Amino acid sequence: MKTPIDIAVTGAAGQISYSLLFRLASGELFGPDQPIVLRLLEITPALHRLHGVEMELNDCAYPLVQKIISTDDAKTAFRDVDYAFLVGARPRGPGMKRKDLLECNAAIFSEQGKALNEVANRHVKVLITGNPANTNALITQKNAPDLSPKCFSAMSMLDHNRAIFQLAKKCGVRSKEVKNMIIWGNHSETQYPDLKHATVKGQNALSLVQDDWIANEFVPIVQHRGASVIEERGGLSSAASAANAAICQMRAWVFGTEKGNWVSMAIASDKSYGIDKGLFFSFPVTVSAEGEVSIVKDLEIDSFSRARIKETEQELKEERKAVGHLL
Ligand code: NAX
Repeated sequence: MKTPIDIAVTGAAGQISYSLLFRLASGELFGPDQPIVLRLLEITPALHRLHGVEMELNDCAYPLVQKIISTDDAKTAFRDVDYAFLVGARPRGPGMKRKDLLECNAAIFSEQGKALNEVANRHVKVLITGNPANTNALITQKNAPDLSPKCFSAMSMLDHNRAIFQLAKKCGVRSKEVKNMIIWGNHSETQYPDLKHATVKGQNALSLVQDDWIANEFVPIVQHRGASVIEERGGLSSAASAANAAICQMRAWVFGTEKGNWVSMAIASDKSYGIDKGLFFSFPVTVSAEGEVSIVKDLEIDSFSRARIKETEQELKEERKAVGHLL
């Protein structure tokens, strides 16, 4: 039997975690021979709900789950963790401005960054899902100066999967036939889903779809997909698909990307494509079998794409400015 790994999940009583935790516990991500310890973090008023989730996890009698630790203390949750899914965040309340949301989530993620810095495994992989995910990732990373910036990424995989599905549907193929999709930028409505380098069954996607479909349907559908799901689900936001994306992104990060394909991941910019250094920006990346992430370089960017990439970069710069005091 392998040595157990410690996995932290924050916002563990929330709706995304309700899907994520059971998939982690079943061994779907780390394999059927990898025991795990689950370290679940919630705010104090949600500990009751978290206890209910823990009861259900126990009632599954998962063979791989060695221990479940439920807590409202970040340092207890993050102690020696190998992997952390930062899902918990304050939702946008009625009348709340984007700036207010940024502020209160910034406070949560700066505290969690400090706790990770103090007690997590030095090689921890921290995946930030809670919104605004990219700027929360920046805050977490800046508050964990003893950890490498490479320990952090924000989730773009849901957008990436949404874009793959739209192109596959349009071309009448299965999703697995679509490769090399890109999401650039922020996980917000300024994100730029880019199919200009994608292939469908090995053929360049651009030869299969019209420019006006890209500009007037594909891009806006992917950008606004989160809002469309909320509308159709009567106010509930994407949950199972977000949990699935968290698993996909962590899987790619830990075990590597498949040959001839890349994924989109928001990581600290190294100035690739002229993006301001340090911003957590979604790029096309490949990952080696050892978990080393590399931005795909030197892709040709036309003026249509360049304008959209600049727009989403600008939004991220403004978000960074709004939380400057916490960086
Ligand atoms: P829920 O409101 O169902 O759950 C969030 C949970 O986080 C709650 O149980 C709450 O008590 C907990 N929480 C709040 N503050 C906390 C703190 N300081 N420490 C620990 N736990 C805390 O939201 P859910 O639908 O699960 O979504 C979670 C986050 O994911 C939201 O910020 C949401 O906007 C974001 N999303 C991000 C996506 C992405 O692609 N990056 C897509 C899906 C989702 O919208």
